[in-house]
Amino acid sequence: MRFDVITLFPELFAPHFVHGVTRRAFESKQIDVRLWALRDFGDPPHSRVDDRPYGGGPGMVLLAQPLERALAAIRADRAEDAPAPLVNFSPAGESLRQSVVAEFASGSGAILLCARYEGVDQRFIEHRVDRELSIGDYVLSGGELPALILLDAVARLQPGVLGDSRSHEQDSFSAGLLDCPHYSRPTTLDADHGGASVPEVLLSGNHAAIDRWRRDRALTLTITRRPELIARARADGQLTGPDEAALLRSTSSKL
Ligand code: 4HQ
Repeated sequence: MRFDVITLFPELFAPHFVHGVTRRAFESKQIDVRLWALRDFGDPPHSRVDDRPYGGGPGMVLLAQPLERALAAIRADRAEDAPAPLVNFSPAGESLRQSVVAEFASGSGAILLCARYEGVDQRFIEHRVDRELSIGDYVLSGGELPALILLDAVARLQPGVLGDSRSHEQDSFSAGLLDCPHYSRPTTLDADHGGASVPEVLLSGNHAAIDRWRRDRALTLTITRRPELIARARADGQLTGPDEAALLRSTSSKL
């Protein structure tokens, strides 16, 4: 799949493509990321890409015309049969959830617009943008970090990126739940950690019991911290009889 990124700061991206488990997806071009410097499409004589908002007020707005030229160059270069969706990142967008990530991971790519300043001339959004996505309810200085977040979340779902192909099926969010706790050696930590040991079941070798324990811990953590996720998992038919029994135990024992 191919992602074209429109940005004033293309240099922010490269480090994210050469480290960690996602590196394989980017270096193999399984995910082919092409960076387009918006400055290259600015208005002469100084390559302007922004100007003051009509009506006054603080800050600057990204101009529609440089964006139009960048988009036309990308669309020509992609030579697409089905045009890739143009995505803008904004707090006004649809929340980026794992289901949205999964949609992109199984698609053929997108054009990602990373705005700066106060944002983009609304006419460009209305005429050209197909989808607006938000990574959360806070205000960032630009859309580059949201674009990188989407690319990272999509990259780790690509075949061969996680060592074990079951890894992402076991992700909390593939079932719509928060993850269970994890433990590794030693079995008992020193006094600074309260001499805490590892839950016995994880040392038992009983894989059915271990799976059930993990599922129960994921369910109790989720009902405690994010009850709305339990409601959604239930509505999606993701909860079994034993799951519902675990939830009843956890709500009646006020964990
Ligand atoms: N932005 N989720 C880009 C965000 C944001 C978010 C504010 C978008 C600044 C220029 N984007 N503009 N939250 O805070 O996606």
